[in-house]
Amino acid sequence: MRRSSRLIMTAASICWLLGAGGLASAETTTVLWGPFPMPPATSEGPGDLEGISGTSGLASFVAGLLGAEVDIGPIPKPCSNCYITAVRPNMVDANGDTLNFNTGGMLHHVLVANIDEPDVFCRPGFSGAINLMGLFAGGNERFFAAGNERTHFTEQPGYGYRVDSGDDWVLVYHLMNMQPVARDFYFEIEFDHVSSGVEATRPMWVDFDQCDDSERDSPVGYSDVNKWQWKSDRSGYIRTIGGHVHDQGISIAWENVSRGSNIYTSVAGYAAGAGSAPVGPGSGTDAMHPTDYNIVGSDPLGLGSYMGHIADMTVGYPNGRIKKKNNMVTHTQYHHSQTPGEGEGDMGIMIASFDEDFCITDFWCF
Ligand SMILES: [Cu+2]
Repeated sequence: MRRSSRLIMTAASICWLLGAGGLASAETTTVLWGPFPMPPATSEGPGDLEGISGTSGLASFVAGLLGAEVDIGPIPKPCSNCYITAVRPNMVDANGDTLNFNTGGMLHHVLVANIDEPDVFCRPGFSGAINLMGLFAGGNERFFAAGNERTHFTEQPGYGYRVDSGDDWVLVYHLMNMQPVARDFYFEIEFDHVSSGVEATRPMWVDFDQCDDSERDSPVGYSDVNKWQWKSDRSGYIRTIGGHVHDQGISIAWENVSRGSNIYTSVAGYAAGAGSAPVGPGSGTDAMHPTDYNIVGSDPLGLGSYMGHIADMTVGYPNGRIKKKNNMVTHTQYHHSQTPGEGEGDMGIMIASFDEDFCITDFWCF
């Protein structure tokens, strides 16, 4: 059965308390994005697809030049003129069955960007695919991503990501098929959203390989060498933040050096005895460098389906302060038995919801 991108259901509403504001009800909408035609695995290795989808006009031309365009039409949004308050990603086959290591499918990563708004860090320009797309599309605001661990990102109550009716979304992804047959893969993503009653946050994409392909190799043994530094050009609070690392990753943290504070440390989770867990501890020197990764006891998809690979990253609600001109730095801990294979670089990414101060001039917010 061949299916195409669409909204597949609108589930019952859920409710939560919004501070003193009373009850606001969130609707849940599940979208299906695809099909992504996966080549079969061969003796050379898994069937691999690195693609860009959802572009149109000049951005589509650029994606074509990059040789990465997979045309699945426009990317359906879960809602319009609304605020997204939670995202729960998954990957399925044409029958709707979950794809994971136990069924020969890996969601290396998928990044979702709104090409009608510029990104905080990577302005549209000539460096890197995402910047180039932005140059021709008008924007490249990276607002959500998932790795195979499929972390559920739930905003702190009272905040949400604004979706305007005219927003166009694009997907940048890398998928793997470990079965020796060609198959169609799909993203199946559940969104909670509200039409009003929350404050809009600005997404921040924190990345140790910022504005490039997000991949860098960490050395064998313990490492925290791939740092990314940023001098803030704005003031506000980090309301919600989560992380993404690959197998043998321990944690990723974002430190506000100027204020001597840690915004948040997202810690990786593995099943007990997982074969792809870090082979040694973190440095344990401070809150940004925990000694231990987490042993997780359960997972919505069933822990066994990860077959020993990374299964979780923590998400936090730090309300961490960043002021203009503060120096920020990332800390990404890996403890590797070997360097990752060709084209399988490590990642160190955090996605944050930033509640920006309203500043008429620097005088008010500095
Ligand atoms: Cu990744």
